[in-house]
Amino acid sequence: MFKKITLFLIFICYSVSAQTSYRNLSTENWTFNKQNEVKKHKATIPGTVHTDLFQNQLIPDPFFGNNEKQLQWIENENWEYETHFTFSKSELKNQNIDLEFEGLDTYATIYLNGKVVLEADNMFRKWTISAKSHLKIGTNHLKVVFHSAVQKGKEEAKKLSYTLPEKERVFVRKAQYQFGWDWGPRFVTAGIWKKVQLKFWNSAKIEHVKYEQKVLNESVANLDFIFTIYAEKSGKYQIKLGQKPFPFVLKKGQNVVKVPVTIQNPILWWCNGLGVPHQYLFQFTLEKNKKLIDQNDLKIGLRTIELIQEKDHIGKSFYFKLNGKSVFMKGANVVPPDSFLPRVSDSTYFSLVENAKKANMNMLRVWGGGVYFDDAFYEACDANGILVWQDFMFACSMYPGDEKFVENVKQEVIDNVNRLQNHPSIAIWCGNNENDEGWHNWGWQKQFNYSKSDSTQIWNDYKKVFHEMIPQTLDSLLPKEKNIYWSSSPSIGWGRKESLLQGDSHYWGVWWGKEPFEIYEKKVGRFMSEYGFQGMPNVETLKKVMKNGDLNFTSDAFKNHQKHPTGFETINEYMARDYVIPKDFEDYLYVSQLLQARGMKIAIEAHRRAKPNCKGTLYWQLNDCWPVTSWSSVDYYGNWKAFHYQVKRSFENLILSVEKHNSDIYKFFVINDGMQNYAGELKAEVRNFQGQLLWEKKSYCASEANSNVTAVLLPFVPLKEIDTQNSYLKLAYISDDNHFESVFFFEKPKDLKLQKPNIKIKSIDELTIEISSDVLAKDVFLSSEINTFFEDNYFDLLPNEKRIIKLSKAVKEIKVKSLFDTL
Ligand code: BMA
Repeated sequence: MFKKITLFLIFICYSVSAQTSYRNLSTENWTFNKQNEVKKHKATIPGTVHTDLFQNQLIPDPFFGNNEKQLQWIENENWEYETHFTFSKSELKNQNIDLEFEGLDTYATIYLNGKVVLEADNMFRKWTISAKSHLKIGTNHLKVVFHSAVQKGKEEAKKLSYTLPEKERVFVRKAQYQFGWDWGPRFVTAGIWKKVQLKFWNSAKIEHVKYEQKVLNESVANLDFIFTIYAEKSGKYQIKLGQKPFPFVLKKGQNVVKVPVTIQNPILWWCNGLGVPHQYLFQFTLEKNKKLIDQNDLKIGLRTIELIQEKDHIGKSFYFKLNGKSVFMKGANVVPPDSFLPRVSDSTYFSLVENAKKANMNMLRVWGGGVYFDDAFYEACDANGILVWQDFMFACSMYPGDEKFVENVKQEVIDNVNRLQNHPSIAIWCGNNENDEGWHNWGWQKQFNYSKSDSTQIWNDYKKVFHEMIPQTLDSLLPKEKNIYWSSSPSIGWGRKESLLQGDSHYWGVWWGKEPFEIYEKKVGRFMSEYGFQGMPNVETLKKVMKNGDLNFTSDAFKNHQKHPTGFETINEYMARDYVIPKDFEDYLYVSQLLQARGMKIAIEAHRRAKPNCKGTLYWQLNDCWPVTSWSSVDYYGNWKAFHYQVKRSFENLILSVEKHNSDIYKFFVINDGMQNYAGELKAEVRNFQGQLLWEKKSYCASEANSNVTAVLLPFVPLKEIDTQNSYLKLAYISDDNHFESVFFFEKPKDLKLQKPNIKIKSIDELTIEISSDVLAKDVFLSSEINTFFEDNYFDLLPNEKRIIKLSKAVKEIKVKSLFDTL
């Protein structure tokens, strides 16, 4: 949602075209070859060497079967990319011509007409060269030589007298997950991974714009837009916002210019679930002698964000206030959506964020082992009211701290913070993922046999980057109101009790620690920024990357699509605790998803019940970078697992949750994160799986908007008199036109006496079905041959209940499965 502020923004038509212009070089004819090999092949820019090799049929599909293993040689080679492009006389007339690489992965030597014009060494930076003196009219030759990042990393590692964890990966400023992760394959890519272009500019260019929010209240917003402008020629210039001119004099070189703007009765930007993410569009032009020189469009959202850390009866709070209101953050961690990043289109990012929004999230954490995402991701977050926890790109290790490395990271921080800081979605900047936790808890000192002075050196290097350089750089770039920095996520490792008393927590006692799901009810921290459990993808997803004959537990192909060393054993161990383990492969995939959804429901609801002591829950992980068994709730192809449907339910603004208080007394919680007040009847009833009413209780309940949790004690559920294996507790809250429901089982799924349900599906219209069952149908899973999206899925269908479900595409046939079918 955005609105042009027409008061200022009447677009002006110029008789001359904008003097800054671009020529995309990505669309030229590019070739690539292995260094020292004569044969050249067609290349796609932006791209990677792996995808280019695949497109030329020189290697098989990297994701298919076990192919990953035989493709490891690629990372050790050097690769050359080149193009010849013609350049015209009129192009050369421009005063300035920059050659801009939006992204080079990673160690690249750039030759322009035979001359080295750049040596790049950081995938996260933008590289710009002043190119005019190297260009000529006619044919030009641009060549980029990529040196193996793995070899470079190894050379760097040798320079140290001690070994850093994760070997070569920490020395290269390159997406860390490419070196293999516990959900990702190892594909250490190389290539021109973002756009390459020529920028023509005259007199001056806008380098970047940021803004400070001086005043923001109900009646007025006072903003200062701060332009960094590089001028070739000193003189009189003006910035125009619509018709309004702001004249100033520029000196030759870099200039900083302020443009104050006032907005009356400002409309605030709100996150999903709390309001509308309103945005304002500003269109600025830079002029000299009434001629357009450059322009810049900026979409912003007016909001304040604060991280509140105050001493309290537990320890120290950790929560966010948006526009002065304390917000419970609900969301997930995001990883790069592909192993081969140039394949990630804007629409991939849009649907990623859409999936978050549909599941009622208001925050995503961009995890530090991946990349700073493309603008499209942040634009989608801005437009959908999703706040962003932005890590810097470091994860699960210790990093070097020499001058060259630190300076390289500093430039990376500057590039990315300047690119991203105007997005209203960005809430917090975070130094790294689990480096601090790893250093203090993972035993590296012993494993790598560090001497006292090694340890001091490594920790000092850590402090230099994450406690000094990054926050100092942020101070120089960000206005105060946007400068929230947290040096490492989590602040304290999950093995220590303090981790639940302050800061953010990654709780991995479940999964890594093999503790039961129920422990989530006890291990609730102040802000849960990671916790998770694996679930397998659907068979249709697996079929895309393995032969039918490999769809079994023992095939190498299936095993290769699980990257956690004991992943399958862990799933099986937890499954045996709660479910009857199915023998059939497809049934197993389905039950693994139910298991994941069950565990995560327990976690999320425990976190939400603990409000206000806990004020955030971001599970691990929203998405995947390839088709794999992982912690994701949405698979690589965008299919929702059972978990994502559960997330949607558990993240509703108002939920009803149940906790056993003691023996036969249950606690019934109304959790309201929304902006609406409710008051009405709370009804609890126990029915058997055939639908017969066994017990009921009613009471009155009021739940205030964005309030703390309302808990009601259900005095007595006569458990001794009912067959708990054949009954469920249904909770309903009815307030005016609103109806909220939740179903609770007294026993684990494996102990339920399920009967064969007779499930009926009636077509209401092409895209709507009605589904019902005579007896309880547990975990109903709907699927179809064509890939249709069911608005609801993996739900418990209560006896004689009718559910209406929308489909995204019309289907001929719908397949139905429920837990009974796996027994
Ligand atoms: C988290 C992440 C990742 C990892 C995940 C699952 O802590 O930060 O490093 O993939 O655990 O093990």
